This record gives sequence, structure tokens and C-alpha cells, in this order.
Amino acid sequence: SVLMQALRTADLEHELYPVFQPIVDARTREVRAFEALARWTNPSLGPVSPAVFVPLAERMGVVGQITGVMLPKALAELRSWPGHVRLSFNLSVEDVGSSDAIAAVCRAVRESGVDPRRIDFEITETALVQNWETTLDSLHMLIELGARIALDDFGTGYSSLAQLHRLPLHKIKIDRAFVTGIEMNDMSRRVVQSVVKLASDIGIVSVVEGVETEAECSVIRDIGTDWVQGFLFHRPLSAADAAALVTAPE
Ligand code: G
Ligand code: G
Ligand code: MN
Ligand code: NA
Repeated sequence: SVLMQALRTADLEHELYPVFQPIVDARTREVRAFEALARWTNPSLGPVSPAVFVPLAERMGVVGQITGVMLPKALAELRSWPGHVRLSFNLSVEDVGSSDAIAAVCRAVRESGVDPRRIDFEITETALVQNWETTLDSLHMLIELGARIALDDFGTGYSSLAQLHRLPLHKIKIDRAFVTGIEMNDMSRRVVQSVVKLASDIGIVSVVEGVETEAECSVIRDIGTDWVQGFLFHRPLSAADAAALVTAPE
């Protein structure tokens, strides 16, 4: 396809860059972390959504190139933020399914000179379902480095609450499917409440994604969710705007 051809020949170092969506404390709304989100602007195609090109890159077996460009750029921004602000970085199924890819990730972190303890690597349930053994090995390599692991899109895949304690997780990101209209949906509220409680019981930080309204936010906050992310608080920001948000004016 045209898109595959464009991706294959793209100058990713110049065309691909991260934007940063704040993740904030559910109570105080202080910025705790930024999630790096890939943006690709191709000279002939214009902007292409990561929802399109990440899965395509996975099928083409070139997602490692995307990670290879995105991670150093995101780490360079992390260096400019105050020490308590974390970076959340998405790894694809392909990244965690390959020990070479994870070795490259660890190398990029070491070469950047940033404190690995400031990084959360986001992985999806799909990675665990597709390749449990290798993915677990990868998670342990990242933890050995000092980084932490967040389970992304929780609730959309197959992992059950019962499996959670078997994984070396520090955070769980509850998918926005449960959040939309939660104030009018008793079932969604109960599901989120039980996940947040379980996370708290086993010492995992809970994050709710996709919060768009004050009504959703107040339900989620009252449930006891630790961190929240969504258009209500901030859209994804340019690197410069992200840095400005967490850096006090002179
Ligand atoms: O930013 P947006 O909501 O359009 O992202 C769409 C999807 O692409 C999300 O599922 C997100 O996790 C994924 N994504 C965004 N940036 C990256 C990235 O750098 N690497 C990987 N593997 N996935 C990403
Ligand atoms: O799969 P992942 O959780 O990594 O996807 C993150 C994506 O979710 C980003 O592309 C981001 O733009 C999108 N996103 C973040 N906040 C909101 C929100 O409040 N509403 C919607 N619809 N999407 C959001
Ligand atoms: Mn994510
Ligand atoms: Na998610």
C-alpha cells in the first residue's frame, strides 16, 4: 500500500516525534507524569495517526525503528523536567516480544543518562496474551534496569484481575471505555471501583484514562483513583509546552 511504502522509505528521525499528554493527581491535578505519544508527519501524506501506523509497523516488523527514534527523543525531554515528573512510554507487542528489542531499549535508557527510575514502560494485555514467557522476561529486564511497568488499556483484553498479582506491575491504566459516561452507568462505576480497590490492596498505582468531563472526574476521584489522564485536564502537548507546564517561571 501507499502507507506501507511511505513508512518503509520514511526519514523517521526527522518525520517522527513525541507529543506529551500530562497524567495528573486525581485530587490535586498536579502533573505526575507525561505519556509520550508518537506523531508522524510525512511530507507527501501529511499527519498519520499512531493508531494507524503503529499496528502497520508491527505487521511490517519495523516497530523497533519507531521505538528507536521515539525513546531517545522522549528521554531527552524527560531530562529537562523536574525530578519528580515521570515519563510514561508505550512499548509495542513486538518490542516486549523480542529480547534484542528490549536490549536496545535498555541501551537507549543507559546512553541517555536519565535516571531509569523515572520511567514507566506501558505494555498492553495483548503482549502478555501473545507471548507470556518472553514478555515476562522483558519486563524483568526493564525492572532490573530500574524502570517500572504500567499495564495499559486494562479491561479491553483478556487478562483477569486474578492474573494481576502474578505480574511485576507498578501501575494499571484503566481503559477509557469504562470512563465514558461513568456517572450514569452503575456497572462501569462498580468495575472501576473494584479494579482501583484491588490495585490499592496489592500496592499498584491506579490510573484512569480518557477523562473528558467534570462529572466523570468526580466519580473517578471519589472512587479513590490515584492518577487521571484525559482531555478534561490536558490534550497531548508539544515538548516545549510540556516543559513549560512543569517548569516554574523565572
Ligand atoms: O495518540 P493517540 O491516541 O492517537 O495514539 C493511538 C495509539 O497509538 C495508542 O494506543 C497509543 O498507545 C499508541 N502509541 C502512541 N505512541 C506510541 C509509541 O511511541 N509507541 C507505541 N508502540 N505505541 C504508541
Ligand atoms: O492506548 P493508549 O492509552 O496509549 O492511547 C492513548 C491515546 O488516548 C492517545 O492517543 C490520546 O490522544 C488518547 N486520549 C487521551 N485522553 C483522551 C480523552 O480524554 N479522550 C479520548 N477520546 N482520547 C484520549
Ligand atoms: Mn498508553
Ligand atoms: Na491506554
